Amino acid sequence: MPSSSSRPQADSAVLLSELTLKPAEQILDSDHVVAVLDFAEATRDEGSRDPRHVVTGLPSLFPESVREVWRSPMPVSIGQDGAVDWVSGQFGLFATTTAHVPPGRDLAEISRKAWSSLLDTVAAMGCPHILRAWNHVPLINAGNGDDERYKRFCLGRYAAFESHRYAEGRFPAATAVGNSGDALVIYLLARSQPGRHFENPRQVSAPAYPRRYGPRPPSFARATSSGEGRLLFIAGTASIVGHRSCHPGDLTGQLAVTFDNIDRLLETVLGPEDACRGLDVVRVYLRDPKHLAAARKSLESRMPLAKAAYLYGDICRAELEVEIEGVRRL
Ligand code: 3EB
Repeated sequence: MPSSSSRPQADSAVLLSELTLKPAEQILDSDHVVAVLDFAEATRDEGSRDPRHVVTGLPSLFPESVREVWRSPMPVSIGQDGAVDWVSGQFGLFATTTAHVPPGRDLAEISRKAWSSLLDTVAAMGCPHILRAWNHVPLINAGNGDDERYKRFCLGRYAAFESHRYAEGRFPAATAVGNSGDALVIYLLARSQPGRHFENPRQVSAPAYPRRYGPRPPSFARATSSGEGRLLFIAGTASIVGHRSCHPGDLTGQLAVTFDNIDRLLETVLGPEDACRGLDVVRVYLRDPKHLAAARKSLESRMPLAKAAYLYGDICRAELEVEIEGVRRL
């Protein structure tokens, strides 16, 4: 049976993601580049800001100096809308904003504002359907109970979605992980046409998480495919079954559950035969760099074809050590 990946990729709406070691300036030389995501400490160098260039605040553990590139088969145009930088093309819209988080300031208001600005921009640009979002939250586990910064972040994001009339069925596949520094960094891909969102039968959908996880639940879907179904985005996936964390503090156990979750999600979306190839491009977030070797070994055995970047960042639940996400070309 011919693999679906052998289909011609001439569709001008298709976006390709890859990992590279090339310097950002060199990559940005091409007007087909949609985004360069740097895995390095965030800087607040506003000077020569290129909307396509995002410094995530997540250091790479392996490969050293790796970055992610998104390319379009067609040239893109760039611009700014207040605090939001955007990149527009036939692929849709890439939008990003970075908000300084001063010490002691409530993250709910900062994230509500940041998400509101992003939702205003995607609406103004005619691409209100969000396919995929990444949230990098400084000191994500600081604070106790409902005051934990991740829970405050969720509250603000929820309020922005609510005021912009995004109901649960429109939440995109997303990631929320801790970064270093003092900047909330958000970037997303959006389109004029809706994508398809999926849930994982092994997991309670995040918007339905019980109250114990915070005053407002996280607003995301487990996976989203682009309208034509050419790309499937798997959201940040961790060792959670139902709504409970499994194997707290135990990396090996968490890796096994995380891969089981991804496998089940791929099977649900693609069917068992197409699912077994796994993901094409992967990010592995690790709370502790000492887990790098074990995480690499596990990925190489469970998804040998995946190209992976291992990043140093805190997971949104304090008991979790690892989170994995990725893109699957269809
Ligand atoms: C989970 O499954 C783990 O708040 O946007 C994963 C992906 C997680 C996205 C988010 C949170 C988010 O609940 C955490």
